[in-house]
Amino acid sequence: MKRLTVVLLKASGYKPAGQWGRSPHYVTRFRLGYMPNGALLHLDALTPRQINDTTVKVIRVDEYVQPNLDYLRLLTPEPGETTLVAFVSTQSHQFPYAADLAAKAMANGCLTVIGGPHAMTCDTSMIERNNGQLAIAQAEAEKIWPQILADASRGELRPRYGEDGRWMETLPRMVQPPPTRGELRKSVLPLAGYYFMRGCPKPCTFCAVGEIAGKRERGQSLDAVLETLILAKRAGVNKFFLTSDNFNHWSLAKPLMRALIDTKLGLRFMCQCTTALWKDEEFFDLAGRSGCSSIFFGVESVDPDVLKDQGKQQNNPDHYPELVKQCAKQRIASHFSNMIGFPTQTPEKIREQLMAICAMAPDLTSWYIMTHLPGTKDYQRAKGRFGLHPDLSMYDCNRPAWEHPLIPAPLLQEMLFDCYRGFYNFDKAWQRLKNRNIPMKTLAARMLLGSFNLYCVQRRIHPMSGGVWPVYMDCENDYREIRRKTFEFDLYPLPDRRELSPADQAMNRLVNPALIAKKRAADAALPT
Ligand code: B12
Repeated sequence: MKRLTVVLLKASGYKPAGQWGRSPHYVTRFRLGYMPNGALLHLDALTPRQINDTTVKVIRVDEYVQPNLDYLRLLTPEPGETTLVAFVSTQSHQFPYAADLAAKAMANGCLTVIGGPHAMTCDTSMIERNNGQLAIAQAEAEKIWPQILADASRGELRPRYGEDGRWMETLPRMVQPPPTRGELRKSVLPLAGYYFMRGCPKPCTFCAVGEIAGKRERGQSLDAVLETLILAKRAGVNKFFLTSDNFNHWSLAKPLMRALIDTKLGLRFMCQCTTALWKDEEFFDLAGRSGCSSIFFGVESVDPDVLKDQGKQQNNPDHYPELVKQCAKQRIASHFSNMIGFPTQTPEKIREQLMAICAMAPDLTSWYIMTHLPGTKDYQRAKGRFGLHPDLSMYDCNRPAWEHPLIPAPLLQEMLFDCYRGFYNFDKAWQRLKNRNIPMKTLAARMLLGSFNLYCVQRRIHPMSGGVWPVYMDCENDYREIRRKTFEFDLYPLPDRRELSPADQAMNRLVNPALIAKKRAADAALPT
């Protein structure tokens, strides 16, 4: 019997160590991360434990929460075994580091494959090698992972998988394994991530989701979702982050919440919804009764002109307060996600945005710097025009990665942290929460989360990419030599966007514009 070890690895990425002003870009690691990574469980669920005459062992590694470098031993195959290191869910800012680590693993004799948003949406030819050891996953895992595993079990990979198209028309049934208690304990928010549905028809120009998941909604069946949740509950998991975007637009969202109420599973969950939810009282009621603890809304801006410029005119800031009200009624925490540094914004406009959001008093907020995310059309247009930062590791929405016409980069950076300080300062947080009709335990948890946000920005770490107690061990300089030797450059060149294949374009067209227009008209006709 042959043996294949599959190391599913979520690579963290390079960041300057802010607090102590250390200049090298360290590999990001924390003793306690922000929340566990759901994509590792997703890929695990898709990995069979036997392929023909090969037994498969799966190891999940989230680099964010590795307190030492012991796990790097996994990047060397055991004698007589094949090791496939699969870089899971690699975002653009994580790509340089993931490729460096892949180079290291290859030098040790491993097979490697890099998948995730970056590989799916950007040109990766600068690192592609026809050496049988490095593969780029250009499509969603459901489509190409079986072939990659079969090739790995024979000891040789193709340079690319999924060139003919990113997406499958329908996804195979998948039941996700629960995270272990050990994995959950390593995070501030011990939530099991679960991505059961994908696709977004919205035209927002700054967002990469349409490029990654396509416009058409595709997802798991209700019984597969329930099976996953029940399995997790039996394993002692009580809280989920339903990571799929636009949960409220999923045709099975209400049936799922009704099933959760009927089965009395007693799970708590966090989800992401669009701001169109403001008028759907039934949804809030079901969410409140089925265990929803928090809803994340991409409000982005309070300025209708900015929203229009960014193709997000479906957001109407006049409706934001209603979202807070409806959530509060159900004792659900409302989370408003904001972006700052849009091209027409001045520092004054950003301060106004902070004040307006504080006045609406959602329970939680997050703040990002508007970034031309590689792989989006917005990025492709900006390339060569807006002084894009040459270092791909900067494209994490935490740091200015382009020359803003009106705000110098150091000021924009400071304003990002000021937004967190302004929103979460103790007095404001207390004023917001003291009148909410919530149990003491919930109130304390929300205050603590506020303190976590303040702790991170105090250390100049973005809370969403953050954690507690950073660990500084290796840095970019340690990988330069292997990078030069393997890929023959010093800095990863900024990539071009990868165009959609004809098959993917055809699938996007399956989203019926007439139906969307009809729904929009019906929504608009509702009384405000
Ligand atoms: C949930 C989420 C988070 C959570 C993650 C927590 C969790 N529990 O998992 C939190 C809130 C922490 C987060 C933070 C950030 N996020 Co985020 N996040 C998402 C979201 C909504 C879903 C990601 C997810 O769980 N996907 C599930 C996995 C299974 O899907 P996937 O990665 O798309 O992978 C598919 C394919 O790429 C492929 N694939 C992936 N890996 C592999 C590997 C192999 C071998 C193969 C064959 C295939 C394959 O198959 C998968 C489908 O089956 C996406 C939006 C989206 N819909 O993609 C944004 C998104 C990924 N985030 C984004 C960003 C920018 C960030 C932040 C940098 C923001 C910030 N400033 O803090 C941080 C980064 C921190 C970090 N730790 O990575 C961007 C990335 C853009 C880009 N081009 O890189 C996205 C796309 C959002 C956007 N609007 O554009 N995020």
